[in-house]
Formats: sequence, structure tokens, C-alpha cells
Amino acid sequence: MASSKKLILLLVLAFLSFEAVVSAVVTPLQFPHPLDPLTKEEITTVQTIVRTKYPTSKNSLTFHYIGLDDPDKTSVLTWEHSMPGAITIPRKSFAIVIINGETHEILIDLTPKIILSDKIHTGHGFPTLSVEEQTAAILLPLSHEPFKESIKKRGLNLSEVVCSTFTVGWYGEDNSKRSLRVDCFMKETTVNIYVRPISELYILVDLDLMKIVEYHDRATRPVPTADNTDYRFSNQQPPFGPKQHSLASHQPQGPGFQIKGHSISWANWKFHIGFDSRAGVVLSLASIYDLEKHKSRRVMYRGFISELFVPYQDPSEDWYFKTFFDAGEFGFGLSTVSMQPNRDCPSHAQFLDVFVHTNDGSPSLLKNAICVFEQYGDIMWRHTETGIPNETILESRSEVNLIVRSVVTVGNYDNIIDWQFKASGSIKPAIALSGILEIKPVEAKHKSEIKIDEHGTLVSANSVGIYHDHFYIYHLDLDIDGVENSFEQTSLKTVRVTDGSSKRKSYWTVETKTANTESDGKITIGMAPAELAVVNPNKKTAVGNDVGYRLIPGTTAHPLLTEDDYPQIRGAFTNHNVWVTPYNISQKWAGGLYVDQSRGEDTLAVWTQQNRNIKNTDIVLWHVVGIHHVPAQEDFPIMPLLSTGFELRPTNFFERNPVLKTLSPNDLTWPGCPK
Ligand SMILES: *[C@@H]1O[C@H](CO)[C@@H](O)[C@H](O)[C@H]1NC(C)=O
Ligand SMILES: *[C@@H]1O[C@H](CO)[C@@H](O)[C@H](O)[C@H]1NC(C)=O
Ligand SMILES: *[C@@H]1O[C@H](CO)[C@@H](O)[C@H](O)[C@H]1NC(C)=O
Ligand SMILES: [Cu+2]
Repeated sequence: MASSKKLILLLVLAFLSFEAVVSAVVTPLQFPHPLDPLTKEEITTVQTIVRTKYPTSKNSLTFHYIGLDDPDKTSVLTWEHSMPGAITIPRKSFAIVIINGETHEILIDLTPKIILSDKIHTGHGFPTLSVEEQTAAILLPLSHEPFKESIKKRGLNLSEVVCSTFTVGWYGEDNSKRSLRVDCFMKETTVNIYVRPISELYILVDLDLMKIVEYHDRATRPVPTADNTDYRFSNQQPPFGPKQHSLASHQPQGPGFQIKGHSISWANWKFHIGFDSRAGVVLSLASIYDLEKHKSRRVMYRGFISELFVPYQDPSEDWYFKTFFDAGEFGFGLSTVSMQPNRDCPSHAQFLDVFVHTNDGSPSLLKNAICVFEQYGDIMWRHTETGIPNETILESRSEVNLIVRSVVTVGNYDNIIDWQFKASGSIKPAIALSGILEIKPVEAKHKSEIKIDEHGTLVSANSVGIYHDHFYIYHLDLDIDGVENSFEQTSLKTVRVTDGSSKRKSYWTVETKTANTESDGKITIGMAPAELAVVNPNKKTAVGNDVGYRLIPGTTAHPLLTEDDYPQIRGAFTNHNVWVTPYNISQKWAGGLYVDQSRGEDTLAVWTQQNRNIKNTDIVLWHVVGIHHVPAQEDFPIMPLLSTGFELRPTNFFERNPVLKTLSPNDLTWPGCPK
């Protein structure tokens, strides 16, 4: 290693702010924020109250969701504009609890500690699975005699078998038992279990009985080899290239953001970071300070990922049911993992811990669940003016952005979920995927041996990475400079010159339409170019434009399943890339409140059939970010990040470039180093 040539890049930068900011310390708040996630004590209160009302055995009372019951939006807005402590918004919790086989929706007031309502869910679909019941289910095969026989028959070592849970979906059947499929893998000599499946076993677990209720072993395809599948550094052989050079980051003035409780202020932005066991990170009350209007202006009341639909595209017995809804079935919050400092987030990042709940209702601490940091090095704006004789003008500003990051690992896949804030007013939500492909074993060692459609790519000998999609749907309750907004579609249209008034034969111009009802808000982004914006028709700029924010989509993907296919009925919220609904406190989950084995009766696609008014009212923008994944060899044995995202960008929101006068961070030298 040429360590003498090691380059230490120095990044010492000042914070970017229009007001003096002291270094960030997580200070406890005198008055809690009404949108703060449930505290450890509050989760325990829910547990105690429910258990006191139902003094049944522990096994017949399991908590599948404990969260903050959303306070009334109007009250939160009033609270925000009142003196601290002047208004108290009651802290309430909404819990979904299975008690003796019945699903209860329990609303609790946490201050007088009373149950406000307790309803039994009678429709289709089941609550989010608990981590603990999945942990119990994956152990069942290991003591199931027919399974042990199958393992023996295959010449495998039972001590090296690990199993994993897969939701069963719904394929038109009337059955309404909570069940799970279990697939098993070999862990000998590699930890990369997903690429070493023991295929053609059918293991169905009844979750209420916590028993294997169906078992078949149809045939025997060999388990793919463990060679070259391990991703742990300790198991790699040199050479370890390409070489990456080191970077030291240091913020001598401290970070440019401040965290008070769960409220963040940074540069011209203020927002709140919440956390929910189903949604994961929830950002609320995002406002930007307008230097010219001398006030903070609201952009977003709340934003979070409402659902993630991952349908695999192999219709065979082993695979057809693999059509997952990761938020509703597994919980984005429950699947959030601790991040590694200096790897998942830079060394100058600050971390937030969260509490999730276990299935017995106890709070469980998750360290380093969220990180907040500033990102340096991009250009904010620039211009080189070469058109003025004998004078060169070069003006360039570098920018500092703020990132809020969390990682949600659902089984084989890791979803890196970022919210980027820019001083120029943009919010850029981004998603990056890493992790491991789901592999189907095949006989073929070479592509030429594959004679039938194996529904995937041969990524290694005997290993097919199955085609699938990742559809993320964001719930974006934008409140552009106020609650009453409209959705506008500005189409770009070709005009043909027919009257000989120009030497040109054509040009393009725009035509703006304001959406009246939900059907006007269903947008399939495609060939016809259009600008999509949420505007406040009641607020105009000095020159008369409606203030607004534009949605600049990233990659868009359209579902390829037929609309009558069962998974697509359940995932019908992917039928359009954009939807607009009137704000409804109960319509948070695009795939429904109860997604496991749901029948598509409570999806965004169904709600919008009401075709409600969305003009000049409180609206929610839903945006689907999709990735069709045709696996490639580089995705094996573990895939480098695949990123996508979109931008919410001010459009006639400010009178002019809001960062015209923003200084670049200072150039500083490393303490003790020569200049
Ligand atoms: C099976 O795996 C266990 C655990 O790794 C190991 O101790 C044992 O020797 C293995 N048995 C055989 C027959 O390879
Ligand atoms: C530019 O500078 C050159 C050399 O100094 C000079 O001869 C010329 O007149 C200048 N041109 C203009 C447009 O000022
Ligand atoms: C609000 O959402 C709930 C749940 O989907 C629904 O039953 C209700 O009709 C909705 N209200 C309005 C006014 O749309
Ligand atoms: Cu993928």
C-alpha cells in the first residue's frame, strides 16, 4: 500500500446560517412537542392500561402497533403559533392489539390514562406482524420431523439451517387465518443466507396456533454453492482495490444545526423529526425562513413513506406469493436498524435514538436510528461571464445541505432513506437500495443451459436473481404557505405555425390546468411533458404568480402486472405515479391500515373513487417512486447502492433566488498544518 502518498482531504467548513447558531446539543424540552414519538414511559402506559383491561394470558394478547394517535391538525397549527406552554394538546396513543384472536383498535388518552375507545376490526386483512412472532415461526421447522427428514434426504446439516418468514399475500381465497410461509437457507461457510435457499419446500405456519399446518417437499434442487458469496471483510482475500483515500471532516464552529427535543433548525429551515413503528421516520412542520418577507413560511405539514410494495415476478409455486408490502406487513419503524457511525453517516453526524415496542407492549430502545448531518461540496449556483471584453467574471457558491437519514432493513434488502434539505428551498427525498438479491437455485451453470423462462438473471452458477419491483409511495402533506392549496398540471404543448408569421414551423408553449377533483389528480408520468405543482391560489408573488412547489420526479416506473391480478389489486396505489387527495386524518396508509392478506379494499385507489374536491383545500400529494429490478451480476453477492429520488422545488415561492446572498462556507486550514 502506498501509504506515504495517502492524501488527507481536509474539509473544514463553517456553517451556513442567517442567524447565530450554537453547536448542536440534544436538549430536553420543557414542553414536549405534540408530534414527538411516544416516549418509553408512554409505551409502558399503553401496555399497562391494555393489560389491566384484559388480564388474559400474555400469549393471547399481543401488540402489533403502538403509536402516537395523530393530533388534530388545526390544534397542532394553533399550538405552533402559541407561547410555549400556553396550549397543551392531549397525548393519545393508537394501539392495535390482538386479544384472544380478535384484533382490537384501542385509543388511549395518555394523561388521564384511560381508554377512549376500543373497537374490534372485522374487515379483511391483518395487522403488522410482530418481530417476536416471526422469530418464533422461523424456529418451527427445525423441530418439525418431516422437515428434518427433508434436510437429511438432501444431505444437509440441520445445525446449519436458518429460516426466514414471508407473508402469504392474498390470491382470491376465502381463508382468513393469519399465516406465514417459511423458507429456509444454509448458513454453513457463509452468512449470505438469501443466496443459498433450500428450495421446493412448502412450509405454512398458522400464526395463531404458532404451528406448521402444511408441509410439502416436492423435489430437490441443490442448494447453490457458498463460494464467493460471503460479504464480510474478514472473509475476503486481497487485493482490496480500488483504493479509497481518507477524508477528515471537522466543523470548528460546531454543526450548523440545532436539535431541541425532536425539532431541528438548520440554515433557513425548521422541522420536526418523528418516528413511528410502522412509518419509520416522519418529518413534520417543515418551514423555510424567507429573508425578504422576514418570516417562516410553511412548505410541508408532514411527509413519510406510506408503503413499499415489492412484487417478485416468478409465478411458480415457490415464488408467486412473494409480493411484499414492507411497511404494512413488517413495519418500516420495526425494521429500522441502528446505523454505524463513520460508515452509514459521516463522522460529524449526530444520532437520534428511538423507542419501538415489542409484541408484549414493552418499549425497546433502538440506538442510532436516525442521523442528521451536513453534506458539503456541491455547487449552489455559479456563472462564468466571458461575454464582457477584457473582463472575466467568475462567481461560484458552494452549498451545504442537511441530510436526515435512516436505514430500514426488511429481510434481504436495506433501504437507505434520506431527506435532504437545501437552503435554496428544495426538499429532496432519496432512496438507495443495498442488500442481497433473492435467489432461486437452478441446474444451469451457464446461460446457454437455460431453456425455459427462469424469471430472472443467472447472476452466478446455479443462481437466478428473480425479477421484481420496488415501489415506494410517499405521503406528502404539503402546505404551501398555508393549508389551502391546489394541484396544477402545466402541460408543454407543440404549436404548429400555420400562418407564415415565423420562419419556424413549430414551437412549444404551456397550458396550466388546476385539478378540481381526485380524478384530475391521478397522474401517470410518461411521454407527455408536464410540470406538476402544488400551489397556494390565495398567495401570489409581487408579479402575480401563485406561490408553489413543483414535484420533479426521479425515475418513474409503472406497474407491469395486470390490474386484475391479486397483488396489483392490493398494490393499486401504484397505478399512477401521482395522486392528490383531500387531507383526511385516517387516510395515511396507501395500501390500507391492515395490509397482511388484505384484499385491496382500503387502498388509495379505492379512496379516490369518491372523487372528492381537491381545489383550494387542504391536500395531500402522493408520489410513487418505482424501480423495476432486472438483477445483474454486480448485484451479487451483495449489491452496491442503487439510488433514486425526487425533488420538491420552490416554484414562484420566493421573489427571486433565495440564496443569491448566501455566502459559501469558509475555507479553513487544518489546525497545525501549514497553509
Ligand atoms: C453440523 O454443523 C454443526 C454446527 O456448525 C457442526 O458442529 C457439526 O460438526 C456439523 N455436522 C456435520 C456432520 O458436518
Ligand atoms: C482590451 O485590452 C486590450 C489590451 O489591454 C486593449 O488593447 C483593448 O483596447 C481592450 N478592449 C476593450 C474593448 O476595452
Ligand atoms: C376519511 O377516511 C376514512 C377512512 O378511509 C373514510 O371512511 C372517510 O369516509 C373519509 N372521510 C372523507 C370525508 O373522505
Ligand atoms: Cu431489487
